[in-house]
Amino acid sequence: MIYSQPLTTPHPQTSGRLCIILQKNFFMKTITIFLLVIISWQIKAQTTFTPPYSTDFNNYTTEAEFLVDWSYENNLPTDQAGVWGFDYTAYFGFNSSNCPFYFTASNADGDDWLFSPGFNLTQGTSYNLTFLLAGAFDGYTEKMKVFAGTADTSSAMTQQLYDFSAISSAVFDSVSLSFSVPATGVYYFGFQALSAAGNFGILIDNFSIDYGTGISSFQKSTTCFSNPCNGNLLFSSGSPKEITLYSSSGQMIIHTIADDQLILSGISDGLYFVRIGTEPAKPLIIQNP
Ligand SMILES: [Ca+2]
Ligand SMILES: [Ca+2]
Repeated sequence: MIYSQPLTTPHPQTSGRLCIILQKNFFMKTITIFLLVIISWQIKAQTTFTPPYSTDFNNYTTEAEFLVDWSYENNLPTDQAGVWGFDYTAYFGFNSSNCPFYFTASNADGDDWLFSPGFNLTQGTSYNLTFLLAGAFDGYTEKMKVFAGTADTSSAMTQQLYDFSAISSAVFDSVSLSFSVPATGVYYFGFQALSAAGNFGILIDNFSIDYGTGISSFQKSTTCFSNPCNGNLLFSSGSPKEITLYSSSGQMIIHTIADDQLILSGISDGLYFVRIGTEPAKPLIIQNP
């Protein structure tokens, strides 16, 4: 995804709604923020779904339609900027389609939430939350955490699924987070934008909840996902860790230090074992697309 607009006048190519937010006229800005707060706080998802569920967001042709199922908790009163929104102009999304996005403020750090609809999930079942993730512009360092919780409010988002500490590519990555829930019930997924002031934005598309493959065994101290892995081994380390990849016969193939991602392009399909830090080696299936 290439953006050609100069950054000195940030984000001029964004949707009409965002342009309204950027109006220099203070009165208009205040009214817009007020309306956004009303929308954010009063429209909550009503329908619950049962996996498998997927959406490419393209069926939502207005933000109001999107907000029937999804919701925001945009913390405008504290920082007066930085908001989740919905692009219904097929500009930001995967292959030029509709998608939710975060618009990072130029002068305030983010702490704003996007919530999924509710899903009926069963204790003891393995699920995968998958979605496409990109920065809105190459070269920025967006931050976002993903949570599960029993309500679509920030205070209910208690189960962290992943911490994206550096979203820096405008090319969509495929993310798959394996998880289970502590008790049977309705769960929502929260995307907490935490980008520092001066960044650009975050894009999310092709969201789905499905039953887990049962293969992943990385949910413990190091959260590792995309297993089967299709090119990038992603894991949540919190700090650089020593990564060793072994063939199924025990031959060392890769030995390196990585922060939260290891590029596995060029590795043939098959069963491997990966050791992250000092943890025991775990099975990893590589399945190139
Ligand atoms: Ca904000
Ligand atoms: Ca889309």
